Amino acid sequence: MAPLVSQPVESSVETACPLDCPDSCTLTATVRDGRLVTLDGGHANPVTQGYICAKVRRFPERVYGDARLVQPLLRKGPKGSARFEPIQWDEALDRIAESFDRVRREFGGEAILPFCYGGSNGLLTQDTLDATLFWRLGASRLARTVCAAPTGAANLALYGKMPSVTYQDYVHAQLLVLWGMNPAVSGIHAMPYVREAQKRGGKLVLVDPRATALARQADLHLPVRPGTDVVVALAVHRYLFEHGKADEQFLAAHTTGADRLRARAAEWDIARAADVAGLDPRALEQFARWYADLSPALIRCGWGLERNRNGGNAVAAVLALPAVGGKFGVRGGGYAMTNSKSWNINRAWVPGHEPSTRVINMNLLGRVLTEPLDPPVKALFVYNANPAVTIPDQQRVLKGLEREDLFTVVFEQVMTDTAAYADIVLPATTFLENYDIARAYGPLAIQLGRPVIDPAGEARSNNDVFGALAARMGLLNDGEPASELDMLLKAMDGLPPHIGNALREGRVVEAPWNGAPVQFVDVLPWTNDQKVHLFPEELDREAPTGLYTYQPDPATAAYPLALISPSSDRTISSTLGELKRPATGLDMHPIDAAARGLQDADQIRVFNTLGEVRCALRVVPTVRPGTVSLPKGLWRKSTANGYTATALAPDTLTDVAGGACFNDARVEVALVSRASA
Ligand SMILES: Nc1nc2c(c(=O)[nH]1)N[C@H]1C(S)=C(S)[C@@H](COP(=O)(O)OP(=O)(O)OC[C@H]3O[C@@H](n4cnc5c(=O)[nH]c(N)nc54)[C@H](O)[C@@H]3O)O[C@H]1N2
Ligand SMILES: Nc1nc2c(c(=O)[nH]1)N[C@H]1C(S)=C(S)[C@@H](COP(=O)(O)OP(=O)(O)OC[C@H]3O[C@@H](n4cnc5c(=O)[nH]c(N)nc54)[C@H](O)[C@@H]3O)O[C@H]1N2
Ligand SMILES: [Mo]
Repeated sequence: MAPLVSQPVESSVETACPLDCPDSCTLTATVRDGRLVTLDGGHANPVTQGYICAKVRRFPERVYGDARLVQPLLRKGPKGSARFEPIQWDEALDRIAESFDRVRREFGGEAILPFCYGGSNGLLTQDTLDATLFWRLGASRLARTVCAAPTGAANLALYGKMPSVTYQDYVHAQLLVLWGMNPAVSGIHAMPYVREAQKRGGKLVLVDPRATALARQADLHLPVRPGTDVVVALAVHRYLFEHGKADEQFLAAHTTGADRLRARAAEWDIARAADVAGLDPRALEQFARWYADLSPALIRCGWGLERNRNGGNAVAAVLALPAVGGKFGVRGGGYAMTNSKSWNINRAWVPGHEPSTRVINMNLLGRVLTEPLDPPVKALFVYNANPAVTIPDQQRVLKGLEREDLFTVVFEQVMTDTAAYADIVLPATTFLENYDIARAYGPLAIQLGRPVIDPAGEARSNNDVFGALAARMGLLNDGEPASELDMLLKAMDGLPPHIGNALREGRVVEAPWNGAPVQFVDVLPWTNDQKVHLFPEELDREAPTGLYTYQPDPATAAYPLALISPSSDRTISSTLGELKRPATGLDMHPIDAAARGLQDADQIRVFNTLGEVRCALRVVPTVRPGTVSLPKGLWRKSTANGYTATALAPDTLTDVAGGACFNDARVEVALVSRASA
């Protein structure tokens, strides 16, 4: 006879983290009686090594938290008030289909704007049935430029985005340069390899306006003024050329454009570059000498240097260094960036064709929603993104979202600051409740993510919802995938066989090379002639003052401080921002605080012509004087006045590729109140 009282059933299930982070960890979920209890690291992806970051470990708090969306909602209050009432899925989908039809009839398909970025970053939750739906609606297309646009454009132009040196090979570097990159926070599984490189005698150099914990442990820290990396890199180029350290043989055999790069670099001697970048010239010269003399030398280029008016030029100049210095061809030498394109995955398995409808730069969302446009945007469908807090010029974005004549759908896991502005909110599954194909972009690994628990309430996966909407609107043909499971099978069939098979068998897919690729041994540039294009004409034409040039600091007497907003260990962009966190604030150097009569823990306002953020001040020696820092991804509730760093970020665009200039925010800071002693 069966026991009268059943024992709780506990199991461990392996899955993968698809969130927008280079590591893409293997996860072990412990599930008891159908409920997720803990989440920890697994071993299938070798770099995860059984541990994960503290923030994703807290993911069960999101799954079961108060902010979690569990049913479709219809707006009842003014936009932004977050007053809703529950409705049925059928009604929600009908309303969306009707509104899309109406907008299309009156204004054309381009009046519909899908707005999506890296929420769940897997291969399945994005650019699948969502693409089919919006392509066939003839909707506006979105240029996904909020992140990685300049780095991507530079990498494409110089190297055709050839595969990067992966984490495991960092250990071989005798010189490891982390440029605008803070892996201790933004990709923690790189850290053991960074440490091992140091242990083996490799020198570590950090280029970062902040003295991060890692920078303080480096052999050399270059605390550059934000936005000046291009001149630092050009000074190193000049040093290499002038001291006979440029690898002329490599340049002749494997590159084009070296002479033109050399000519532009000639303007930047160490002293001048150090002056502009706010560096000690001796430190810069030390760096140039190490880069000239040490090998294997590896530059890990992050995203911190791209988020300003000189971002594309900076990344191009940095990526050109290993070619000029002759650093390729050895394990642990060359450059490391995102490996997201290294698998060369095409998406022929996604039904439909991309139309040639207009392209809207996501960084201009505020303007697009508030300024005359033909046709205007009348329907906005937000998913995998939280633009109310992540897109530049927050006030303008919010003003746009407030428009009564804008039909807004937000498809979300939790009640975000953006969802608060929706006409209809749709509840989304998390990666613990749906399938995904997680692709690491630091190491080279692809793994299947699978549901470990049932969806919370009525939450549905992206593909189930976009499939249902497309079917409802008569946009799917017989036999085409219409759900997540259909799409998963189609993807596994459509991916290269070694990937599809491994996913079916639950294995992690290794790199398509024999181990990690050595640049210029296992892989050559993926450019048309397999050469490094050191002076790509397209970048020179696009950049307002030309390639390898410097546009001056936008600071003014009224707004002299550079505000940066780097990633924090609490959120991934704004994901998980609903969870409780220790009070945060604006970091400022003691010299800047003293100059303004400010003290630690003061309530301050940080402001410019675009807006104002009120929060606490933290006087710390770890940001360079003249620079202040607020975490990226804060939710509106995390500051005293409901605005975040994006309220101070201009919606100007980077020199190439239309990227976001978050770190071109120039601000002033003043006292609001002081806690009595
Ligand atoms: N914990 C955590 N991990 C994340 C994320 C997160 O939000 N939280 N976000 C994920 C995403 S979307 C991304 S794109 C990556 C980003 O990963 P990283 O590239 O590491 O990103 P950031 O934090 O933007 O910037 C890195 C460093 O650049 C510095 N910096 C700022 N301005 C400049 C500059 O002008 N020049 C130079 N040289 N340095 C500068 C900052 O002080 C910061 O320490 O991380 C991913 N991983
Ligand atoms: N101030 C400042 N702001 C920045 C930056 C900066 O440097 N400074 N950098 C930025 C960077 S690097 C990036 S990448 C952008 C990112 O900006 P966003 O793309 O807006 O990313 P997130 O803030 O992570 O928001 C993703 C949302 O998608 C939801 N989501 C996750 N999975 C799913 C799913 O499967 N289905 C659906 N429907 N929804 C899902 C999550 O709950 C989350 O709310 O932010 C940028 N914002
Ligand atoms: Mo990003």
